[in-house]
Amino acid sequence: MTSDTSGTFEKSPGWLDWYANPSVPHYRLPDGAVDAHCHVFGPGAEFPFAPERKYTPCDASKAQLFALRDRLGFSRNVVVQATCHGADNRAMVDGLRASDGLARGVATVRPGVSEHELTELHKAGVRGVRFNFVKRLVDAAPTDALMDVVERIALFGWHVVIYFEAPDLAGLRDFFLSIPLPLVVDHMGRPDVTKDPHGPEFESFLDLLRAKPDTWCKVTCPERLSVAGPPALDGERAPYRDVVPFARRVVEEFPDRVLWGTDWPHPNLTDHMPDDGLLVDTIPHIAPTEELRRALLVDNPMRLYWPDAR
Ligand code: 0GY
Repeated sequence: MTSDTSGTFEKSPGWLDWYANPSVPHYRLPDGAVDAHCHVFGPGAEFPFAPERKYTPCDASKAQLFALRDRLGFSRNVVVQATCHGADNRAMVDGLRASDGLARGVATVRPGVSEHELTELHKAGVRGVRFNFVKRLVDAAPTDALMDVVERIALFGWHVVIYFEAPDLAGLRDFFLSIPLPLVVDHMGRPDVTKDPHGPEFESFLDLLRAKPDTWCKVTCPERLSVAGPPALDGERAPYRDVVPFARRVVEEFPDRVLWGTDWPHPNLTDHMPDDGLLVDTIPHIAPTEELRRALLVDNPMRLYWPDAR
């Protein structure tokens, strides 16, 4: 991608486009692997970005997402509604409908959403909503409004994906525990990886998973969490080492509640854009046995998103 626009939209200053020619991972994914966290952006000319968005991305179409899926060796995707599309789920739903049943979705909906709209989303393949508490991405929503959404989606057997940063967990914990539906935490609650993975901050995150046994965790986004960054491509392909101990703790304590995804097309990165092939090569470091990798990549996401497939 070299263009400075997404359809009629001017990209945010400094926007980094996704990596155009990812390497083929050295780690061969198991058959049926699910990329359980990725997005589509636009294309802006077809699916306009939301007026209330906090950033304007490059285009990242469903066809480009499916090409990445095939190149990396994934079989399925979970497409998460990105904040640049607000609660207009059309681009994401268009991707689901074009996937031949190989993609599920996580939507953003507003309080008061109708049963009809939820039914249509469900038919398209949506299985959850996302509540975003990251202040640079969204304006805060009151928790009673979010509870309205929880009550409406409960009828559909959906779950709630939560995205927050580690310093905000203490203030949100009681609300999370009060949600009577499964939760899925994005990016391990965004720990500060310069801290001790056995220290109090990450322990309090693990305590949330212990306190609510239907809480799942995406052990994702090393490229976003890492302070060390990727190493030079020196042939070793073991990048983002500072994030590995955090992800590995979660995988080993909660092997049947973890998910992995690329986070393609990696919105809002400012220092580097990851080679998605290299990202896949982090997996054996965070899930060191074949059994753990099969749970992380196949069995867990299938149980959550395609429970009727087998
Ligand atoms: C991610 C992370 C980010 C953005 C979004 O919906 C979004 O805009 O999720 C971020 O900027 O940290 O999961 O893609």
